[in-house]
Amino acid sequence: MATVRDTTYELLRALGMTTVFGNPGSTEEPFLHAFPDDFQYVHALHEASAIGIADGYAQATGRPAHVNLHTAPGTGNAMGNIVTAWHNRTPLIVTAGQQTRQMLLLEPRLTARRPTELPQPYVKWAHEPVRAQDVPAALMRAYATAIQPPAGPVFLSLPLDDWAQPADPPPQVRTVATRFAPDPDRLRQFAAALTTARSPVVVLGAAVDRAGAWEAAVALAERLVAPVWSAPAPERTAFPEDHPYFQGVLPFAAGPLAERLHGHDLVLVVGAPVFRYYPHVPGDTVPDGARLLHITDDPDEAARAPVGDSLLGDAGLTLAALADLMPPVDRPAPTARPGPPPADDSLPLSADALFAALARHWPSDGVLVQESPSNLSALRRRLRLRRPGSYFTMASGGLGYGLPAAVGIALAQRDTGQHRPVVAVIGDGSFHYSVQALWTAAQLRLPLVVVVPVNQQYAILKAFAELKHTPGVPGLDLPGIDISAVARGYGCATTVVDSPDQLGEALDVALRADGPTVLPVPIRTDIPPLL
Ligand SMILES: Cc1ncc(C[n+]2csc(CCOP(=O)(O)OP(=O)(O)O)c2C)c(N)n1
Repeated sequence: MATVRDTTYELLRALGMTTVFGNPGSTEEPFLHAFPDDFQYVHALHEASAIGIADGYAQATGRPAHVNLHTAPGTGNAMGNIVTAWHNRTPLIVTAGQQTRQMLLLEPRLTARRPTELPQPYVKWAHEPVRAQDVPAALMRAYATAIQPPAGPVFLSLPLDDWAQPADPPPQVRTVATRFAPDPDRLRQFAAALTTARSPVVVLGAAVDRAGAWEAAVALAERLVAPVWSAPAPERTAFPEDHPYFQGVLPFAAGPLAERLHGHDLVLVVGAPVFRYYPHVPGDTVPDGARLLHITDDPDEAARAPVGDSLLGDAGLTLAALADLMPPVDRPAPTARPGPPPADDSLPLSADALFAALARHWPSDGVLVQESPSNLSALRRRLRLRRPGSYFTMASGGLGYGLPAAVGIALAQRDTGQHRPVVAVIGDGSFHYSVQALWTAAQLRLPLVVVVPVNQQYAILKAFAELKHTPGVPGLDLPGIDISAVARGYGCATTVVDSPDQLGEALDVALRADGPTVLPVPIRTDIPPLL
C-alpha cells in the first residue's frame, strides 16, 4: 500500500521538482530516507544558503524550487533569505519538518510552535496539514500558490510521522497559469495617454526580465521613441544597456529620482514598485505635473504606489499589447548617455578601475550576481549588460543572498545545459552572511567565480551615516579577515588580485576551472557617496 511518502515523491516527480535543496535534521529524515536515485539533493551547510541557492536556481531555470528545512531553528536560520525570496518574487516551496504528531501536545525538543506563524509575513501561504493524508494535496496547493503571480515562497510544516502513514488516492496533478493579460479597455486608455504625451519616459523593473520580455520592452521604447531608465535598485536587468535609448539606473531616493525624470510629462513604470527607495530624501515622486502610469502583476504593489494610475497584467503581455496599439510617433530620438571616462589604474585599485577591468574581460554571455553595496553604482556604470537573464541581486536589502544565489545559478547553468559563465561580485562584508555556500559550490564542482572587493569595512553604512549626519557608529570596520583562507577552507581555489592585468588572467583561469574560485581584490577605502 502506498504511503504518504510514496505519493509525495510521485507528485514531486510529476511536477518536475526532483531537486531538493536543504540541510537535514531528524525531523526531515523520514522524508529523506532511501532518497530516490532520480532525485538530486543539494546539500547546504546552513539554511540561509539552502534558500539562497534554491532561489538562484529557481530564477535561472524559470521554475519553482523545493527547499527542505529543519523544524523551527532551521526555518529561523532561513528567514533572511525567505524575506528576500518574497521580494524577489521567487516561487519556492519550502517544507520543514515537525515533531511527531503524537507528542506535539507536550512540546518536546524540536517542536515548531505555531509553525505556520513563524515564516509570516514573508510567505504567500503557510500550512500544517490536519491529517497525514493531506500532505500530497497540500503540496499541490502550495505549488499552485507559489507560481501564480505575484510568485513567491510558500511554507509547509510536515510532522515526521506523517510520511509512513497509508496514503489517500493521489491528488490530481493540476496546472495553473503563471501570467495574465491586461484589461483591454484600460490598456487602450494607457496607449492613448502615451500617444498624446509630449515627452514620455519608460522605467523598467525586474518583472520584465522575469517575463522574458526584453524584446517587447525594446519594441515599445522604439515605438514611443522614449528614453528608458532602469527602476531603482532592481534585482534583475530589463533592457539592453548598450541601447542608445538606455539612460542608466535611477537613484533610490525620491527627490534625486524625480530630478532625473525632469522634463517628462508622462512616466511609464513597468514591472517595478513605485519606487524602491532606500534613504529618505524629501521630494516629489515624479516631476511636478507629470503623470505616472504603472503596469504590474501585483495588486498590492499597485495599491502601495503613492501616485499614478495602475494596470494589472504580466509585464511581457502588456508591453507587447501596448506596442501593438501605439501608432508611429514623430519625436526626436533620446540623447544617448556618455560612456564612462578612462579608469585610473593606479594602485591600490579603485572599485571603478576594478570594474572597468572586469568589463574589459567580461565573457559576452556572462551572468553577474551582485552584492557589493557601496560599489554598486560603479559596477553598473562600467559593466553594461546586454542580454536577458544576466543580472541577479536581492530585492530586499538583506545581505547573504548573492553568494548562495550565484551557486544556484551556476548549478542551473549546468543542469539546463546553457553553461553560461557565472561571476559574483560580493563585498568583503557581504561575503560572510552565507559564506558556507562556497562549500556546496566546491562539492558540486561548479566553475563559479567570486570577485571580492576588499575594503575592510561596511562602506555603505559609513556613507549612510554621512548622509544622515550620525557620526560615531561602532562596528563598521572589518580588520583581520583572511578571505583566501576562508575560501580555501571550504574547498575553493583562490588568488589575490592586485592589478587589472592580473584580474584578466585570473578570470580566464577561473572560468575554465572545474570548481569555484574566489578572487579577493584589495581596493581603496574611500567612501563613495550614497547618492
Ligand atoms: C542581513 C543583513 N544584515 C545587515 C545589513 C546591514 N548592511 C547593509 S550593507 C552592509 C555592509 C556591506 O559591506 P560590504 O559587503 O563590505 O560592502 P561595502 O558597503 O563595503 O561596499 C551591512 C552590514 C543588511 N543589509 N543585511
